[in-house]
Amino acid sequence: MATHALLEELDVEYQLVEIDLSRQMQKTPEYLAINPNGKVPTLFHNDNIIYESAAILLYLLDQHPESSLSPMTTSPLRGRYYQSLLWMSNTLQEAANRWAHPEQYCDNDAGQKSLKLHASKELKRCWDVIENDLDKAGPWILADSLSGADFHLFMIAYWSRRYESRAQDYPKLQQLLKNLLKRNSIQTMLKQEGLSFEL
Ligand SMILES: N[C@@H](CCC(=O)N[C@@H](CS)C(=O)NCC(=O)O)C(=O)O
Repeated sequence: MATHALLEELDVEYQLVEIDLSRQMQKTPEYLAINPNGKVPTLFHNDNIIYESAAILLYLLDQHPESSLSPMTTSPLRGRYYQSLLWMSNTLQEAANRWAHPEQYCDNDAGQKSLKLHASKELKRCWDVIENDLDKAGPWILADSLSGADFHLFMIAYWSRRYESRAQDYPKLQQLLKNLLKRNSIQTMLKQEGLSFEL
C-alpha cells in the first residue's frame, strides 16, 4: 500500500503483480524464492529484489532525490526521517501485527487474548507519541515537509481503522490522514486496490 502510493507519487512507470493473500500466494515456493518471509510487498527494480516496505520506500526515494519526499542526506531532518521510519517499522507496525495476528505468536486463546490486550496498549502509546510530535511540530511527521514517512504512517493507520486503538481517533493524526487522502497518489492507490478509507 505505501509502496504503491509512493510509486504513484513519484509518477514512474511500474507494474503491479497481485499476490492474493487469501489464497496464500505469498507462501508459494515461487514467491518464497524472491521473499523468504512470505510477506508482501516485494519490489523488483532493474536487477534488484527488495522486501520490507520501509526499505523499499527508502530505496525508491534515494533513486528519486528530485521528489523532495526525503530530506537530503546532509539535512538535519535526515535523522528524524530515519528514526520515524525505523521506529514505525519496528515498534508501531509490530504492535499492529500482534493485534491483528495474535495467532502468529501464540497457539492458545487465552494467550492470544492477552497478546491483543498488550498490543492495544502499545498501539495507544505509539499513537500518543506521534500525536504529541504532530502537536509540537506538524502537520507532517517532518513538520512542514511531506515525506515518505507519512506514506508509511498512512498504511499502518489504514490497517488500524478496524482496531480497538485507531490512528484516526487522534485529532492531529486524523488531519494528517485527511491531508494525505487529498493526494492523487493515495486516491489512485486506493482505487486500484479496491479500498476505501472514510474519516
Ligand atoms: N515487515 C514487513 C511486514 C509485511 C507484512 O506484514 N505484510 C502482510 C500484509 S500487509 C503480509 O504479507 N501478510 C501475509 C502473511 O503474514 O502471511 C514489511 O514492512 O514489509
